[in-house]
Amino acid sequence: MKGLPMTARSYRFTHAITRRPSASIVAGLRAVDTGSPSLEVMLQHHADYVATLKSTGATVVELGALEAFPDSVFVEDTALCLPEGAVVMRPGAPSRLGEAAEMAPHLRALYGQVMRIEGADSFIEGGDILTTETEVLVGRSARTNAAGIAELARLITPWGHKVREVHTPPGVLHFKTDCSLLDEETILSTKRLDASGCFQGYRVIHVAEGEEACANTIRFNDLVLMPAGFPRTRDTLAKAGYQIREIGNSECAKLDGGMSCLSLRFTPKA
Ligand code: CIR
Repeated sequence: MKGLPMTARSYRFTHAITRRPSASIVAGLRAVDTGSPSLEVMLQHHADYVATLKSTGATVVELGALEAFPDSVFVEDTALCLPEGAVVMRPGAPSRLGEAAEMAPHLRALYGQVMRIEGADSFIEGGDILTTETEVLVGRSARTNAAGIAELARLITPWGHKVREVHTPPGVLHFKTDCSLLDEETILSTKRLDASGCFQGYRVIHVAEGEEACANTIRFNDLVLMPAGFPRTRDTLAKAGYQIREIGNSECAKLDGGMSCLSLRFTPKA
């Protein structure tokens, strides 16, 4: 976005938090049952994911498995981490509400300011939030409602952030299921999400037809982590100059999870 300050704070980070998948992952939420995820395979993919984050020089805080919360490997949904502070979410999936409280002390250990979404009618999950260099886009979805978005806006507007409410396409779990930030001005998106007009002003790269399941990638420092098995989109991104790392995602995909869900990425302020 021309003329705006470019600090790369939306994708350059010193820290990430991940959580080890638990054996209860077989009971994780899913829109369509395509078979039970294998814990063994997921652990291998997860180890590769963590090692790739670390390879960029970042510190990765690796939390232990939480058996009581089958979806707790998907830590992204529990918080929004910004340069000024963190906001603990209020997940719209009842089985995931308690995961946010589990994350709060780990954020407090790293950040000066940790706020909380607390309205009884407010629901919001991190997967619906795309932070770019200039704004925070929040998709209304089955997990994130207007009250949750309004509460988030009240908390982070004083930190200088602009919140823009957008829409997650019907039948899509989270806003970021269908898009990712690649750099200051570029978004990777499915055509169906881009068609809503929400990325006007950004450069948009579309995932290849039939490869919609790889729209959820992450730009983390110099790397773009993307799920393995989407060669046409991978080649497009490589040609555009991005350094790609492909990570196995077969097991998380059975639970509607992708690259962003598996970490919180941030640079904490003392
Ligand atoms: C859920 O339905 O909540 C999990 N099975 C998947 C969460 C994926 N999280 C994300 O996209 N941020």
